[in-house]
Amino acid sequence: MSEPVSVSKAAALLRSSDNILILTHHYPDGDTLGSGFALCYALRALGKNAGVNCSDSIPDKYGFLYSNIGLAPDFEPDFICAVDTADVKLLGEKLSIYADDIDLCIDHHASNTRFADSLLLIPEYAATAMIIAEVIREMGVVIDLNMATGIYTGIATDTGCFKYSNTTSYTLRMAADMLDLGVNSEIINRAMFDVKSRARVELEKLALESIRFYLNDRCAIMRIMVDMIEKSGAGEDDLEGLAPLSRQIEGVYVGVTMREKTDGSFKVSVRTGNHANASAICAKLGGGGHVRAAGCTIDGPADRAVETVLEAVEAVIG
Ligand SMILES: [Mn+2]
Repeated sequence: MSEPVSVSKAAALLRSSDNILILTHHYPDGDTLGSGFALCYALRALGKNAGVNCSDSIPDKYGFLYSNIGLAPDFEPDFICAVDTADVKLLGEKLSIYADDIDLCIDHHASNTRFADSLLLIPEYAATAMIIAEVIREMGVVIDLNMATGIYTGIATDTGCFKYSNTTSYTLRMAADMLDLGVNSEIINRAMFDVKSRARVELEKLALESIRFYLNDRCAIMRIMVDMIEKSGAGEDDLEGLAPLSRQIEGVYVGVTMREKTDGSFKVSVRTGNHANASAICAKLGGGGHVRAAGCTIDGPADRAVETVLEAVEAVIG
């Protein structure tokens, strides 16, 4: 069980260590990476050894987040901080060696399983990056353009470019602060939300073709199978952000994306409008997340996985 800590306590913990390893969740997104690298830049500004590590390789489109810092930390950590990671399992395979050694977790998922010694959790915030900004300021570091770029990217990606219901006036004010520091939101937003590789478009064609409707058309399930990924030529970079497609359909309360993994299990992403609680659905399947966006992993084969998902969806939406 974690000890809950405040922003100032978390800042003090980080300040009192010299060799800090920051861990992101696997299948990294803009919030975990933006948070991790922003914090890393801030710790380096304090003269500390700091590095970011992730179980998966980081998609090229996030390269701008660490272009002035490099990857692969080469020091022995004396403090380990996980960011935007709701469950220790989400560290992924490579980082599972640190599972019992997480000193601090900074997160905004209400479903956080309290695996770290100390937990700074602010579920009201749209992005972990917002908490990171407060921690950086509390450490006495002036946010520079590198840090601001990570913070902006985390906020923009976790709010769907400021479209989701988690966007508050404070979210917008903090993003505005980052623009005042010189962040180029046009370039970041285009890279995060507009640009698609040809392989990604090919995969979307196959994914849309796979959509089936259930529960009086209130639930849509999209399948991303291994053979579809191979056929489209999509790489890991191309697989992120497919989940919202199933929620765009009029009348669908619950959009489910089931991605087959090479071991035959499925990574399930649930997206909901204002009629259903995605986190409640995924909690029934051993996962968790946010009210409008949540996830879990379930066993195959595909048809049984669909049945399992539908039972959970039906139990929540009736
Ligand atoms: Mn997040």
